[in-house]
Amino acid sequence: MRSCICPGSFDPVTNGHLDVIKRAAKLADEVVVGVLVNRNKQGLFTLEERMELLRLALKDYPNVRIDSFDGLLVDYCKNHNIPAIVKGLRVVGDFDYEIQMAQMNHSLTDVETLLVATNPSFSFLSSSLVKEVANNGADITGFVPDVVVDPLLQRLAERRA
Ligand code: COD
Repeated sequence: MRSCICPGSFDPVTNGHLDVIKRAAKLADEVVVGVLVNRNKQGLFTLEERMELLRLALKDYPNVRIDSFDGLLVDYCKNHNIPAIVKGLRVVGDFDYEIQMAQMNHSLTDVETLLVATNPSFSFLSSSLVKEVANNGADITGFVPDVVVDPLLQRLAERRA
C-alpha cells in the first residue's frame, strides 16, 4: 500500500493508538496521522500540543508523518491522494460506529477503510478513560507513551487548580 491515514482526536495519544499506527507503518510506504481540528469540542490539549506529543512518540518511525485536518476526512484524503483509512477496532460498540462511517466515507469517495483488530493488551484504552483515571490519581504508565505521562499529569493538575 502506498499511503494511508490513521485519523483521530488523539487528546492525548494512547498506546492503543500507537499500536494501530505502528502496524499501519509496516503495511504502507507512508502513514499520515491525521489529527482532527475539533471546533465543537474543547480538548485537554490544543491541536499543536496533540501533534507535538504524536511527533515525539513516533520520532523513530520515518515513514509516519503528523498532519491536521478540518472538515471531512475524505476531503483530506482526496486532496492528498490517500487511498485508505486505517482504524482500530476495540469492542463490538466500535464496529457499529466504524462500519457506518466506513460506508459513508466510501459512498462519498472511493476511499477504503481498513479496520485493524486491536491488540487485546490495549482494547480497553481510550483517551477519555485514561484522562479520567489519571485525574483520580491512578498510575497511567503503560497506557500512554512515556512522553505523554508528565504533560498529561501537569495539564490535569492545572485544570484542577
Ligand atoms: N486500540 C486501537 N485503536 C484505537 C484505540 C485502542 N485502544 N483507541 C482508539 N483507537 C483508534 C480507533 O480507530 C479510533 O477511530 C482512532 O484510534 C481515533 O481515536 P480517537 O478517540 O483519538 O478519535 P475520535 O474517535 O474522536 O476520531 C474520530 C474521527 C476524527 C476519526 C472522525 O470523527 C472523523 O473522521 N471526523 C472528521 C469528520 C468526518 O469525516 N466525519 C465522518 C463522516 S462519515
